[in-house]
Amino acid sequence: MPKGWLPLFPALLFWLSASCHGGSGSSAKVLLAADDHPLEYPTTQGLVAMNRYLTEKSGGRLSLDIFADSVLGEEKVTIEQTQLGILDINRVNVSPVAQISPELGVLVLPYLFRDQAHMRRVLDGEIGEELLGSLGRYNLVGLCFYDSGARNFYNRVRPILKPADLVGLKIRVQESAIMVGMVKALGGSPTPMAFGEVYSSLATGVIDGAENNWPSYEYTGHYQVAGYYSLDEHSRVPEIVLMSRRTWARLSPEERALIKEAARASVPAQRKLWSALEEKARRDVEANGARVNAIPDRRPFEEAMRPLYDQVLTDPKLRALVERIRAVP
Ligand code: GTR
Repeated sequence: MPKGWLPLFPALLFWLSASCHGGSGSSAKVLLAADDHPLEYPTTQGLVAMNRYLTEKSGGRLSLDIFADSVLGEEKVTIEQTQLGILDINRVNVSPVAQISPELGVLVLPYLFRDQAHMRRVLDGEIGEELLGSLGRYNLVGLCFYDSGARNFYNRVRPILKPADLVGLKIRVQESAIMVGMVKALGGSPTPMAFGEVYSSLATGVIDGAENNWPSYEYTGHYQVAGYYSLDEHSRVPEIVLMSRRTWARLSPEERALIKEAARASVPAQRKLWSALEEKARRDVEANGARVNAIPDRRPFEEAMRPLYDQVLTDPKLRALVERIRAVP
């Protein structure tokens, strides 16, 4: 099915007639929500948990209509739609959001977080709140962050043990300049591409590899066509739930508070599903023949990517943000 604007029209008609799209005149407000993963994936299930909370606490006056599986478009498109108020709620990865928000770009930097616990402490604390709040100037409201694990390189050609192993490989990256810079810094050839195009590009040899966490590697079937998965854990770019500032402006203070509360309440549910799936996905892809290799020494990766920090952190405020993140115990 083609993805992008076209399939949006039936949804738009439905949403206009059924819900008045959060308009002040309607008694029941149904907010249009998107995710690029299937309904059963932890991020989409996070939205499901959010909807359950909203529906229950509002007595059915406020709810989400969730469109999974990128039916409303790939992330780059849906982020624009959210800024415009065509989409109300959008769960995306932070990498493409970094294209519009330099502050969020900091979270994309390789080897920024020490581990998952560190990432959660940063995002659950005042830095996370500040970052969510910083999106207003881009016509977005940040509602909450979700887990996304560590991203690793995978490809069809050879195991990656050191940066030089990436030389000559065409690696798909998210549509994000920082991700492009990251692969370049390691010596690979970055190819930015929408998520939905990666499987066929791997299968036909248009690209040699990509990078992602365990669950995405499994759910997309990429392990079937790019069986070398190398545990370099170069980044932990979180997922984020965004809301359109235009929709937000049309809601009452009580409704806004309830949405914020529902988003927060969905985080533990998403994390629980995430942790369980991370382990299962690893077992499944290995059982299905993926060749996984550890990287005994990740320092050469970290060192090769250090110049990227200078390229991205041109503003002293961003530099200070990195220092604050690193200082979180
Ligand atoms: C996944 C993320 C998706 C998408 C994808 C990608 O980890 O959950 O939303 O950003 O990566 O690589 O495009």
